[in-house]
Amino acid sequence: MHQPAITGTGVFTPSQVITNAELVTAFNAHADLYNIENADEISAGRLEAKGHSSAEFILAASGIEQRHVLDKSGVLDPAVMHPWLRERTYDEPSQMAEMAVDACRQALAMAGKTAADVGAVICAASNHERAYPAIAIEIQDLLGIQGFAFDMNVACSSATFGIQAAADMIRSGSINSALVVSPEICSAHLEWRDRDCHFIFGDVCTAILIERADDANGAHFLIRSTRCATQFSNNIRNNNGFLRRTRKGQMADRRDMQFMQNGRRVFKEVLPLVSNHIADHLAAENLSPDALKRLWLHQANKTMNDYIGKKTLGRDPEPGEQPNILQDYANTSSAGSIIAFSKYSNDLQPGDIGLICSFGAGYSVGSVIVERA
Ligand code: CO8
Repeated sequence: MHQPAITGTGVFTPSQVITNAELVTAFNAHADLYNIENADEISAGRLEAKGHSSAEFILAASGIEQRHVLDKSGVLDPAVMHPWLRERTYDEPSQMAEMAVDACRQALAMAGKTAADVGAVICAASNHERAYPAIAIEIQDLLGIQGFAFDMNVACSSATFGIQAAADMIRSGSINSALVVSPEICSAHLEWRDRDCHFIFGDVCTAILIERADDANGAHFLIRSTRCATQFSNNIRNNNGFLRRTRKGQMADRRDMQFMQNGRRVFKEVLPLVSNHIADHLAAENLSPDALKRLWLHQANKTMNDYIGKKTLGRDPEPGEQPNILQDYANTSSAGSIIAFSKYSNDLQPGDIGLICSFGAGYSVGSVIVERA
């Protein structure tokens, strides 16, 4: 059995930023327009008027201050309320592949490796912009990587599930190394016209290079152990897909074709699921919570992370022990915990242990225990 290690990480961050204030101004203008256009239906009681959003609510409920997006012009246009993403020709990289290539190159550079050193590409993300050919194979082609590539989707837990898949293949010897890349174009499937969720997501792409520890050129993290779990729930759901045209009325502009969630229930149900999952994972590895120098948690909600950090450690986390990036990026689905890991892991010392944990739709939870080599 070979020891897998994380030897490089990369984060592609879109240059465009939407602050809460900008978002709320656009949403409120949209709500006013909607209420005027539907005044008769609303006064007859057949439609509910849209209420205003508020930057104070967003910060208090989520901890989010801004988000990076691929296109803010469409999102902030009250008559559009979704990003405009240019259609690509077949000769151009697709949107996700373009983001992925940037993040992968950063991960390779950090590890001091080239495409020739990589045996597989796993594109692990919440939503893929097409059914086939796999985005991962396009990324593999653009980078000039041999071997194989495939797409996978476990929503917010895609990256940690991808790390487990890659680590297991490296342990068994079927590959020597893999890039696990998570291009998240959340802005394209978020419902920006719904104030309950319009503030939640942003766009980003993360990449992780996993190799045999023996092949590492520089500082790296040993992957000591991984654990994945799922439990079916409809509380986070998106009904869009290629069966849409086969069902009457589904080609209409329907709410269920974008991200939907019952946020309160998710909050209540996912917290014990994640806390127990982490406790069980640590126990199975004979690690006490005191052994953890750092927690890199999924970045959905600050209160959620405060709760999980406290439950895991049995005390309030010290500053820096459980770094959040959601104030700057919002929820970036599977990429969130990897951004936190990428930005806040370099200072750990040899022998220090940390835990990456993601959770979300499915429900799904994935945890990775790493040790600085
Ligand atoms: N401005 C002002 N008021 C608002 C707003 C707003 N924007 N939104 C809601 N309100 C109102 C509500 O109407 C409600 O009013 P009332 O009490 O009169 O009914 C009140 O404020 C309170 O609303 P909530 O109960 O909804 O507020 P919460 O305190 O529960 O906060 C959150 C809402 C932030 C959504 C919170 O519930 C939460 O974070 N839940 C967990 C969410 C989560 O972790 N989800 C995981 C999703 S990520 C995932 O799995 C990946 C999916 C794939 C990616 C998809 C990409 C698009």
